[in-house]
Amino acid sequence: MRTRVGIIGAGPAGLLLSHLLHRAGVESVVLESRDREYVQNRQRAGVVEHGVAEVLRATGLGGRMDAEGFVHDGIELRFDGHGFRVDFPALTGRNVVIWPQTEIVKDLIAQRLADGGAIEFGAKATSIEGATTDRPRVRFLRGDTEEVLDCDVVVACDGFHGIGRQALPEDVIQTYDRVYPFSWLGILADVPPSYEELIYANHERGFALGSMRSSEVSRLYLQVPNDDSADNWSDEQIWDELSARFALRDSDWSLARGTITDKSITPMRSFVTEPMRHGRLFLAGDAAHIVPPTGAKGLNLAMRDVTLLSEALTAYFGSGDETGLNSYSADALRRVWRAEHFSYWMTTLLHRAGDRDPFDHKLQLSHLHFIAGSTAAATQLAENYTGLPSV
Ligand code: RFL
Ligand code: PHB
Repeated sequence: MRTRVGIIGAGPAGLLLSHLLHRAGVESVVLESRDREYVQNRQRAGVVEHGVAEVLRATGLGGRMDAEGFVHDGIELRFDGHGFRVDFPALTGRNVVIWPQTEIVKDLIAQRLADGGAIEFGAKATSIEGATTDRPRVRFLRGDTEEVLDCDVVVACDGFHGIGRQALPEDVIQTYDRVYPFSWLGILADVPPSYEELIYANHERGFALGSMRSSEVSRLYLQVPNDDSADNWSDEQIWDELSARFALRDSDWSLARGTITDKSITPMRSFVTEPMRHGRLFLAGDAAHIVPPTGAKGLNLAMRDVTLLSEALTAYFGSGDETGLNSYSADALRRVWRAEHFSYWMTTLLHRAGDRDPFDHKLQLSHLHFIAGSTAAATQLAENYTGLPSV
């Protein structure tokens, strides 16, 4: 098989890249190790930044998002038994859309297939060869049979556990890593959310987050120790713990409970690879960087990487102009590091550290009160959360 851009991975990064390239007249093939059903139903992120929602709308993918997603003009920070709302449009003129990653992926796959795009499901990339030549190739397995995809450019959008990053030589690559001493227990529940906007709670017992997937389905998270397992938690214990962490003083608000349909644990990690390019091999999305989910940035970073890269590839295949390809890594990394800092900051502001040092908790509460009392402090949170347009 031969194509211009060989894309490894049919997550949001690989699929959006293939869609954007198609719209610019550049041919690509996507290799995906899993089947379509699995890829479309993997439960992950839920918040789409203002600028990423605009990209989806501008490229014909905003229809279902605008009809079925929820525009959110703020989030609530809950601490010390009180709630404080961060008003995004008042502070930044922007908002976010609650629209699950599963739905974005479904729409992207349907659109690529309707446009005659090549997504090879059940095709597991095993090696990338010739990254520094002008004919890189990807070897992949379909069942037990090895096949080869010859390309002009390879883009690894194969997530944190993919093979793309490993194809960068050790003397070229530098990685930066932070592992946190806690994880998230996430649930999906058949119950209408008892809040209109997301709630991020800092509580003595640990962090909790109230999110949603639709008007009928709630998505909630609890901070738990790293060695915890979803099996350790009965449904009743989960609801009791969420209720305790979201409790408000002087209010009769309460958390509605429903049937829990999914429980899973997500570890928390920050990770960056530099550079995001080696010759004709480019990295995008989780293949290059990971953030803890507290700032809701993972999906957005992945989609912004490929928006930038698609422009660079379009210029290159259109006129041979390599300027964008040459600046891709540095330009993407500037935005990545901003999101890394924001995600780390939101995480440390809201979680209880492993040693439960009361001094740290007092500092967190002081900072949360500062955000509630200072427009400047609230604005910096809102700017980062809705997505800085200029970074
Ligand atoms: P993805 O979505 O991981 O997609 C990579 C794709 O590559 C395929 N693949 C291969 N295909 C062929 N050959 C190989 N050798 C391959 N190796 C891997 C995989 O099957 C997969 O389909 O990466 P992408 O596109 O960069 O998108 C990134 C986002 O998915 C990710 O940043 C977010 O979902 C992160 N994330 C969350 N972000 C948030 O903002 N909020 C969240 O609540 C949130 N929850 C999560 C998450 C990530 C999770 N992971 C990765 C474990 C929850 C989880 C469980
Ligand atoms: C989610 O809905 O899964 C979600 C929302 C906000 C976050 C993380 C996850 O910060």
